Amino acid sequence: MYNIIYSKEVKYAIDNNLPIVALESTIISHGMPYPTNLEVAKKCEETVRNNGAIPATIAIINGDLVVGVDEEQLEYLATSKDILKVSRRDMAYVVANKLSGATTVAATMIIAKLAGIDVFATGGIGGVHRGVEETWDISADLEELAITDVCVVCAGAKAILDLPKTLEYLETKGVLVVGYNTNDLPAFFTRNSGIEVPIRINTPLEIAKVIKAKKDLKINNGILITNPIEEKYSFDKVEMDNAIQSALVEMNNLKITGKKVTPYLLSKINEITKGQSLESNKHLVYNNCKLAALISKELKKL
Ligand code: PSU
Ligand code: MN
Repeated sequence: MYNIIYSKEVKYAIDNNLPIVALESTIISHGMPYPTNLEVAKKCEETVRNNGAIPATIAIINGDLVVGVDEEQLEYLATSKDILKVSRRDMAYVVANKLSGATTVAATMIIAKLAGIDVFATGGIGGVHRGVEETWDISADLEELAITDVCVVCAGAKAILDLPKTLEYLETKGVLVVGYNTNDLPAFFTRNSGIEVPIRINTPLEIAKVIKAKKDLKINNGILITNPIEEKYSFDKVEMDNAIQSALVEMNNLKITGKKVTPYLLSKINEITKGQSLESNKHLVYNNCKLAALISKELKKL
């Protein structure tokens, strides 16, 4: 059997029915460089607290499902060079062998669900990659949204992905994609993608009502809230498209595939934009933590 280990704070929140926001750890171990990753992980937790909810950063440590990592574990996730990137596929192996790993959106959703946490904040989800016809690269995050009942708050899907195909995939799987205060699907580093979002909702309360209705209807898949990056941190679309294009060319030359694709592209884009993309990445995650906290608070009141 597996163990779930809760932090004191999360245990208290569960016992007292307080709002909780799950946070993932792949973004810490594989999505950002040290020491920015540690700073961001801490500030994400702080942002959730400042907005009235309890943060639960999720990871697998020595085979235990940790819901609310402690200071030492966070440091380990941020600094260890060989930490595993754990998605649904890898979970059973990592637990059975008492290994440690950073959880992706998919694996974090699974653990959040086991822990009874309904709302989860991240930066961006994985999706259908450009060139999917050749590579068949479709993130397990999409399949997880299809089957696991957790609300994921993100800044849309990065333009390193094929956004129209990502939306089509989610539509097929019956996953509601909501634009928070926007008609246009946010594209992570940029506010707009030029693609219409299926549903627009303008307040955390209205989002909470939809989550509640979905539960009542026993529609047991996830829901994706896309929250546009704030204007002041948003990239120029052309500049970002160029950076992505160069990063993709380089990646193909290096023949990088599989789970290394997303971390490689993120760090390459950061290099090309001279650190600007990392700066944007930080702020869009905080923005999502805030919205997730507000949604989880409204959900508790319903
Ligand atoms: N997007 C980011 N930063 C990240 C990720 C996505 O901007 O760190 C991570 C998330 O954990 C996501 C994972 O679940 O990458 C997707 O990886 P893949 O495409 O290999 O499924
Ligand atoms: Mn992939």
